[in-house]
Amino acid sequence: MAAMKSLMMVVVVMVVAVEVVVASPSSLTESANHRDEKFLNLEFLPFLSLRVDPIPCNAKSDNSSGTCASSGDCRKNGGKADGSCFSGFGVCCVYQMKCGETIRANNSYLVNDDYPSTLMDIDNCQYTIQKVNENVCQLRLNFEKLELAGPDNTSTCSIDTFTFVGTAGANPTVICGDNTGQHMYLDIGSGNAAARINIATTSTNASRTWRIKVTQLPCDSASKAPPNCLQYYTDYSGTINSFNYQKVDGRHQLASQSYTVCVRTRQGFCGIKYMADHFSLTEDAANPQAKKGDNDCKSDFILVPRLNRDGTVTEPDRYCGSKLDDITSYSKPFELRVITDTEEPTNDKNNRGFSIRYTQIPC
Ligand SMILES: [Ca+2]
Repeated sequence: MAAMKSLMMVVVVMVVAVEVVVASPSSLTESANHRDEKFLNLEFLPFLSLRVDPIPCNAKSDNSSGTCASSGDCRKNGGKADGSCFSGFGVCCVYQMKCGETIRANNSYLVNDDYPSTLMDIDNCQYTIQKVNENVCQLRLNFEKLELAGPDNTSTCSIDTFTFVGTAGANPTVICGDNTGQHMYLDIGSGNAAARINIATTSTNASRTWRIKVTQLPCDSASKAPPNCLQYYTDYSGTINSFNYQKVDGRHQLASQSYTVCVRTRQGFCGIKYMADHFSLTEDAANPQAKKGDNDCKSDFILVPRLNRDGTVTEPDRYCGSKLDDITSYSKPFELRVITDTEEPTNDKNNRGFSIRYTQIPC
């Protein structure tokens, strides 16, 4: 008993001493850091249980987003330890889940089976997303890679589909094609119900890859998007691309879309200007024509609420055709709605969708 007691004392003294070393200035050398990590490996001290704060961390091997966890919790929840955190008492745990798996940790990645190799199979891949706690209201999906088969010749996603099944309100638009670099914000409401992401592939003639980062946002988070903003841009300026927008010619526009893109109004800014690098929603992309107004834009269009600086309205809010003249609006919040119908008539040729730059205008 006395021997056990003195061993415990030694351990406590070791841990206290180590914490002092680790808390010293960040000028520690690489090799010293390395030595501490080894020295602090809690696997040698199984009778010590520490609560590790689940703070975000970056994986040592490739800078992926991880969550700090004890090595036991990391393993238990299906993660992979990649570097250390929490002064060496925790591991940077990266959660990379495959088809059929359940996400139970923040900052998880969803990948196709065999990632980074491509998927050629007919498959119905479903991920379940369990909230890390009840205070999560929204998910942010970052499509670090999302390459699926593109739409058919009516712009419909009839081969591959990406679908989100939430627990709050209507599910968002279904997408397909190349959406690498895009993102989505999804409200998941209160309560404990799980959300689902479904990626269905119905042909063996296409190759797909995906790696999607899923961030869980607390209900009171300042990073949350306003309700019903499927996409949310927070910079002073940026580029908004329609889903499956591609730089090369072809029919890349997706049918059956209905969603809102929001831009966070920065302090001291009153207006927004939109400038299209490419715009073709209706008509022939090779013969650019700008169209606007409710009568001309009935099938596929964008809608930008318009207000002049003095509060008057002199321009319509719907835009379609195959060319977009610059738009300036002082209507807040800054929003751009995207609407496409279920078909593509023959006079709509090679509609690629849009790539629109925005910049906020000072008051
Ligand atoms: Ca259409």
